[in-house]
Amino acid sequence: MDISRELLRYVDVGLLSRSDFEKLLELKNEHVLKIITQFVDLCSPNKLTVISDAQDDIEYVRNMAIINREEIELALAGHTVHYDGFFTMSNHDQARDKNNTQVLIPKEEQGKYPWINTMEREQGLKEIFEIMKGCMKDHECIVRFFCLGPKGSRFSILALQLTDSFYVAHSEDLLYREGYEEFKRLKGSNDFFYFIHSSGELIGNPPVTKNLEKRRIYIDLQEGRVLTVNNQYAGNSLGLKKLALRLGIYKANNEDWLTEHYFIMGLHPRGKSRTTYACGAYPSACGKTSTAMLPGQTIIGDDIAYIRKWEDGYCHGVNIEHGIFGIIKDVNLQDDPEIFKALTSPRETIFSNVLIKDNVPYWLGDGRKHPETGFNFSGDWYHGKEDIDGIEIPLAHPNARYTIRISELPNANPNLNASNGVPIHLIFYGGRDSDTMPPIIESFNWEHGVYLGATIESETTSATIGKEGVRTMQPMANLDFLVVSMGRYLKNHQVFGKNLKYPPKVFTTNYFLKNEKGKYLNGILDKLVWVMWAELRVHNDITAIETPIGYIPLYSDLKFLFREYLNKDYSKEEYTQQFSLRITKLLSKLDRVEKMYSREENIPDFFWNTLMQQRKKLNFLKSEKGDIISPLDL
Ligand code: SPV
Ligand code: MN
Repeated sequence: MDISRELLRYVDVGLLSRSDFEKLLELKNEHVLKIITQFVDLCSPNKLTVISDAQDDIEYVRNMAIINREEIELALAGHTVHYDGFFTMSNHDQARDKNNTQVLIPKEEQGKYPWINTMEREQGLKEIFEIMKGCMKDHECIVRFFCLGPKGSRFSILALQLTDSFYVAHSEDLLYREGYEEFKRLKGSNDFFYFIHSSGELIGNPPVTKNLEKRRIYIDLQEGRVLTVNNQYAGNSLGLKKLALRLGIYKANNEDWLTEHYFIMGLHPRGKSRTTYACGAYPSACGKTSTAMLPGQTIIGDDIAYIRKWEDGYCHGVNIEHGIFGIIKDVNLQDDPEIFKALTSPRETIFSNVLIKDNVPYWLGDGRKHPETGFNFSGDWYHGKEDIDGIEIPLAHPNARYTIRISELPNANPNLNASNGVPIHLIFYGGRDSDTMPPIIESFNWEHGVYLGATIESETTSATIGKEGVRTMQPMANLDFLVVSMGRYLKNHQVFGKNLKYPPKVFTTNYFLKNEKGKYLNGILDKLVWVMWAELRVHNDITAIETPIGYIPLYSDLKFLFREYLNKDYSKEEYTQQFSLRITKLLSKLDRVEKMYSREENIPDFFWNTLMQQRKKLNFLKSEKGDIISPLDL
């Protein structure tokens, strides 16, 4: 065995301990060994440490993150803070870097995917290998094994991670199920994804990536791997998160299932003994985690799901993660009580890019009195501090985050780790849309639901680097992660639902609708009402009003639900404002949809038919009833 001899060489030179060498051999997997030797030789770490599922190993990762100052301990037990690289408000590593994220594809496929950043594979590999040469110099390289999905489940995919960041390895421990023992069950096959990450050269204390201009995140579909370097922000660095999502989308779309940017939650309507399971896809910072953590409901996952057709006629879904990497901005006791309580009690939690004062974390919109000084992602901070461009530095980054385990939350759903997943009864799609779509719409049928998901629009947020507030099309909130053509993706959705005896009912929500004066028309917790309305619709407990764009709620049902769940008086005036059809806006949206989708050939017919029909019906309604149509007139 040549490769184990190579590894033995690492033992001889003191790079790898004998016991870690044994751990690798026990896997009986040549592919794993080959990957390790290839990248150790390329990246040149000064130590190689193998982490099994044993508690001692996992604790080592946690402790090293603190010893290396990648994480700093806070006042409450188990709490730490991590900082990602920061130079100025526009040059930082506090969000996903879309420009330097490239999908590597063969030459002949170049130019076929108008919305995907692609690069010729050979060229991309050459470039990134060059950047990665020696990138782990003086760093320890950690080898970790994870299972994307419940252990021993038909849904799950195994993942190998090499990283020189203990923060990354520690975060993955909170976010993913351990998989060292699962790898043994692979029996030597190469049926797993792998991820190579390096923070690259570090500066400062706490240490952050120095060479952000050489940040690269390259997705190699052919090999089922992602190579990522010179970054720390989890959306760029953590292999198992958005990097694995892309590989999952590729695999699912070449097979017969779905990998989606979905939360999964259990809905528990008052006075009824049933649990209804919902998925939901929202672009980042559009209320996705808050929905999954709504009071009185239970959470399975808040970000990524694998969905398969199941024997009972439903599709079933699993959360491929078991933790939350959530946006902390605006989490406060009033608007997000469940999350706020979780973040202010002792448990293993990593905060990132927040303000620390006397070892207590603060963030934007936390509902507390803020200190005037402290330590944040810019170093020592004081109110009014500016970066070298003269831009004021807020006390915490708007994309500051927290990382916690779901199983430790009081509202964790008991089926969190069910190997058969849970039946999915409904799907929500939503975006940050200030002027067009009503708060909730129910689709007419599965195909219409796919259309609604594909036409979500959302204003950009701080979760990606670049300008905020720009309206963009966000099909299934998955456009940032798409690695196949849109035509193929939509077709797969259509066929997937058609093959189900009970396809999920699809809804779109919009939590961000404003009036003409720019004021939000809804309270933050109103989403509970939309969600519970959808739950009743799934069971045909109530009726709805048909409109050209889908079904909308009756006033009487909402009035009841607002009283029942929020103890609020919901007026007819509020209802009319929120659910009036803004016909000109809806027609403009159709024009934007048409313009975007015309850029790609092979968008399935059902999509265009739905769009044309909707336009016709909206024009007809406009000629009959005018531009703004009250739901009471429908
Ligand atoms: C998102 O932005 O959708 C997230 C966080 O869930 S990130 O890991 O940055 O993608
Ligand atoms: Mn996400």
